[in-house]
Amino acid sequence: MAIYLNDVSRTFGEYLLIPGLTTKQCVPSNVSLRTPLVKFAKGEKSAIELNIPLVSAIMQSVSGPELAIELARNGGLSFIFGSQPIVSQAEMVRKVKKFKAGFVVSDSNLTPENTLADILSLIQKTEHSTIGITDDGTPNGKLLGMVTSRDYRVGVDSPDKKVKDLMTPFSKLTVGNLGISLSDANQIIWDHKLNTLPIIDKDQNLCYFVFRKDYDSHKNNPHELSDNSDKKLLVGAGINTRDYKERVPALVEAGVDVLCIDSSDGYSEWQYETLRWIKETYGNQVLVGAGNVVDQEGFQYLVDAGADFVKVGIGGGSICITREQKGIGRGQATALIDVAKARDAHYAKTGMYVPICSDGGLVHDYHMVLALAMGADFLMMGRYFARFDESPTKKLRIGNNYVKEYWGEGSNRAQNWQRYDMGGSESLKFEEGVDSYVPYAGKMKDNLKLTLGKVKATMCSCGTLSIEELQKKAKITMVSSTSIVEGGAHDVILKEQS
Ligand code: RVP
Repeated sequence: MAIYLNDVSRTFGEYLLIPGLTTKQCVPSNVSLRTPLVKFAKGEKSAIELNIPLVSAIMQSVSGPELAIELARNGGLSFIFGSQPIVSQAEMVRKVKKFKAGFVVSDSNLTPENTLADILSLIQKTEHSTIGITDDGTPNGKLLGMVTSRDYRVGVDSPDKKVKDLMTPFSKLTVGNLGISLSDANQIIWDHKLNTLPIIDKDQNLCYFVFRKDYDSHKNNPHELSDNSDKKLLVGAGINTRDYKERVPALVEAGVDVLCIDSSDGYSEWQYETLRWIKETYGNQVLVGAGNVVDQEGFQYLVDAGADFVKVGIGGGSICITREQKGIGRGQATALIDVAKARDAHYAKTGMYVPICSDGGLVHDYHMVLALAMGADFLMMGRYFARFDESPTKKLRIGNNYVKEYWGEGSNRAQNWQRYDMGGSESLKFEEGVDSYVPYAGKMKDNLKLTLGKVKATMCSCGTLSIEELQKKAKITMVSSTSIVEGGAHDVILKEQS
């Protein structure tokens, strides 16, 4: 006979937090959101601690290098999507590792032999008006000159006019040498009244541009998640259970800090083998999470295989239709509560704390606090991050609203067959995700400020100053469907919202 679980599958919207005593110490500025990312032994510290408990989903429509840089600069971490060729994923990791605040690798480059027409079409594509002129037209070729909008007149200069006749040549450029600090670069910009300072290496190769306008925005990022020794930002990457023997070495070579096996159902021998191979090949030099699971058995299986963290959640993602298609999954709150019990039991028994990540289905900011209170050490989100400027998808206008595209990794669009394929030779024949829009929400930084402000305020209401304390002290109650109605505005006539 099948095994029946007695508990109902529940989700975050069915719970509320009951305030604890808010002492005078409980103010948002005293709240710490630091949290472990990977396993650690009792009395020790996790090799990576996030400064905010948020990671971005392993998805094409979410975690590209731009978002990874911005999230790490705000204290969280991205997992660069794995549903792409190994070379391009490694390149994205490299891009994050190479990032230096205020030093930008030029994305608009031409050779002296190009024409004004080429300049105009490049500007249309990149929307950047500063163009590096290098011997081979690449971002790191030998710098021969620079073109800005002050160097040509559209309608006056012929479109055939060569770049070499328009550009400011190298001999007339003010440049900085590789290794210069941002504040010294800014001093040169200031002294010479420049808008852009090219930074070159000893062979005159272009390395970066420093822009005048960027300086202020790069000054303060107190929560930045970077390596203590080299100050490079931390970044993760998704892997699969098929090509890991090629993908993992390439990502490690690119400097990735942590990996995560990406699958909608992680309780599988494929994941076991992948974890074993990584740990046998690299020991603890390479950190790797696994998932997703929704119960204690799944958690324990992946921990036994060597997982450094375990991801929880099947079918709760906003774009996910796995439950409808395959009938597998579990309410996200119930799954999380169950797995958290296994994590705590494992810790009590072995002294090894294996962090868990709640993945998918977080809609309101208070859901984040609930998930942390229910035992999550950190949270993975797709929809939340897809809405921001930094996500890799297009911003579109529909009617009077701006939206961004957001599609599931199990959708035809993502064509990420491995993730949703059980490992046999047959490829996927049905979709487990949808292609959608999400409302555009602007800059990540502004949104994080508001979200984390709310998270901290709720933690103060619970009388807690850290995630660990919240997990121990939170009082959580289930709500009836009528009291959910009571929680919104009710029995009033709402004035039209502007
Ligand atoms: P959400 O934040 O609710 O948008 O959920 C994001 C999560 O949804 C991802 O981290 C992943 O676990 C899951 N996902 C991604 N693609 C799909 C799919 O196509 N079914 N699901």
